[in-house]
This record gives sequence, C-alpha cells and structure tokens, in this order.
Amino acid sequence: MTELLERISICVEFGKVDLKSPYPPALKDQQGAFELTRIALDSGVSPGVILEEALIPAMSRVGEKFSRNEIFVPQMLMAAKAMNSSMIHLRPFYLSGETRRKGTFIVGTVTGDLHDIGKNLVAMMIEGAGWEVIDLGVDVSTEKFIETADKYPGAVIGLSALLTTTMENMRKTVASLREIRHSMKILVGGAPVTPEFCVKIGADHYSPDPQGAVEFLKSIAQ
Ligand code: B1M
Repeated sequence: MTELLERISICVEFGKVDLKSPYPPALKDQQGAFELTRIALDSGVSPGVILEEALIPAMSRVGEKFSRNEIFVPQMLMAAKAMNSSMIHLRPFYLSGETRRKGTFIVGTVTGDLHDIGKNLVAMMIEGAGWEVIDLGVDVSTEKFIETADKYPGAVIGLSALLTTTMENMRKTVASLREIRHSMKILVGGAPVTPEFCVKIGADHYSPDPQGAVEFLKSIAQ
C-alpha cells in the first residue's frame, strides 16, 4: 500500500475527518481523510483502489475492534464521519457507474421504531465494505421496503428493531417480502432480536453487530 493510502486508512480508522478536526490529538493540524482522498484522486489513484486498499481495511479494523469491545459507539461514529468525508469524493464515480460496487443493501428500522444509532452503524460499515447502501431511515413501512426492493432487484434487505413491540412488525415485513420474492436475502438485527427469532420469522441471517452484517454480505456476494 502506498504511503498516501496508508495515511487515508489511518485517518478513517481513528476518525480524523479533515485538517480542522482536533480528533485524534496525535493527528492534530494534519490533513484528514477528506483532503488526502482528494490528493489521491488528483494524483491518479483510482476510486476503487482507495476504497479497496484504504477505506475497506480501515472499516474492517474498526468493526473487529468494536466486536472485541476495544472501541465503543463514539469511536465508531468518528470513523463513520471520516469515511463519509472520503466518500464525498468517491461517491460521484460510483453514481456515474464508472466504478462498480459489490452489491446493493437496503436497510431501515421497522415500522413503529425510531431507534437508528445501531442501524446507522451497520449501514456505515456496509458502505465501508464496498456496497451501495439505500438507507430508508426509521419507522419504515413494509410497503416502502417492497417498493424499494422492486427498484433494486438482487439487493439484500436489512431490518433493524430495538423494541420488543416492533419485533412483530419485523416479522410481518419479512413475511411480505418473502411473498413477493422468495429468494431475497434478508438480514435482521437489533438488541432484542435473537438467532432463534430470525429463524422463526424466516429471515436468512441474524447479526448481533455491524461486523457480522459485513461478514454475512461477504459470504453471499458473487
Ligand atoms: Co429507546 N428504548 N425508546 N430511545 N432506547 C431502548 C431500546 C430500551 C431497551 C431502553 C430501556 O428501557 N432499557 C427500551 C426498549 C425495551 C424493549 O422493548 N425491550 C426503549 C424504549 C422503551 C423506548 C421508548 C418506548 C421510550 C418511551 O417513549 N417510553 C421510545 C420508543 C420510540 C420508538 O421507537 N417508537 C424510545 C425512544 C428512544 C429515543 C428516541 C429517546 C432514543 C433513540 C434515538 C435514536 O436512535 N436516534 C432511544 C435510545 C437512545 C435508547 C437506548 C438508550 C440506546 C439504543 C442505542 O442506540 N444503542 C436503548 C437502551 C440501551 O440499549 N441501553 C433504548 C446503541 C446502539 C449502537 O446499539 O441499537 O442495539 P443497538 O445496535 C447494535 C446491535 O443491536 C446491532 O448493531 C449495533 C451495533 O452493535 N444492530 C444490528 C442494530 N441494528 C442492526 C441491524 C442489523 C444487524 C445488526 O442488520 C440489519
């Protein structure tokens, strides 16, 4: 990996957004993911290489550390912010179709549920793993999931629920999605959700954390 890619990767891993960001103190007054990504593109590094060799390894280290309880939500959010600042430069290449993503992931928190912190972390890690993410937000109706799934055939669906009361809505959404497309891959998660519940409602996979979600997508990507 070139020195520049390594610096971008470190900035993302440790949440160094741009020149002005004071965090982490060791990188104060240095360029962050935002500036370094621009420099890399301007010097001819392809968006795919920046994603594959700087952002994805950084987000994978972040996910592993989070799974091992070595870092916590605030550090994850800082890493997400740094990754997003890098994606500002990369996104146009993906939107134009010049660079390909690994697949599409449609994610949302189910009807009646307004919790989105965990869902956002999952979305961010999956984007960091090279997937296009369509984030439908919170309180997402079954109809909205179906409508979006129709627009993106082959997309993987991710449902999050944080309330025991909204787990029932998760079940209904999975059942309706299965009716329209039986083979659609559905991932579920959220604090009250369990592997047993996942099996019971007919979803494909339960993940307790974002890293597990990324591993699942990796396992099914062609
Ligand atoms: Co709410 N709330 N809340 N709340 N809230 C909980 C969930 C609760 C456990 C608190 C408690 O009573 N101890 C409780 C639920 C009880 C239950 O049903 N078992 C509860 C309640 C009751 C409520 C209200 C009903 C309170 C009220 O109004 N009476 C209300 C409901 C509103 C609604 O949704 N309709 C409510 C409201 C809120 C706020 C709006 C104030 C706020 C949400 C803000 C927001 O999300 N923007 C809030 C918060 C912050 C919490 C707690 C404190 C924290 C949740 C959180 O963000 N955790 C929570 C108590 C707690 O957990 N300590 C609580 C951090 C986050 C990183 O973890 O979301 O679990 P989590 O996500 C994890 C994994 O679960 C996984 O990855 C993440 C990272 O590891 N994951 C997935 C999540 N989604 C995934 C999807 C995947 C894969 C993995 O694949 C698709």
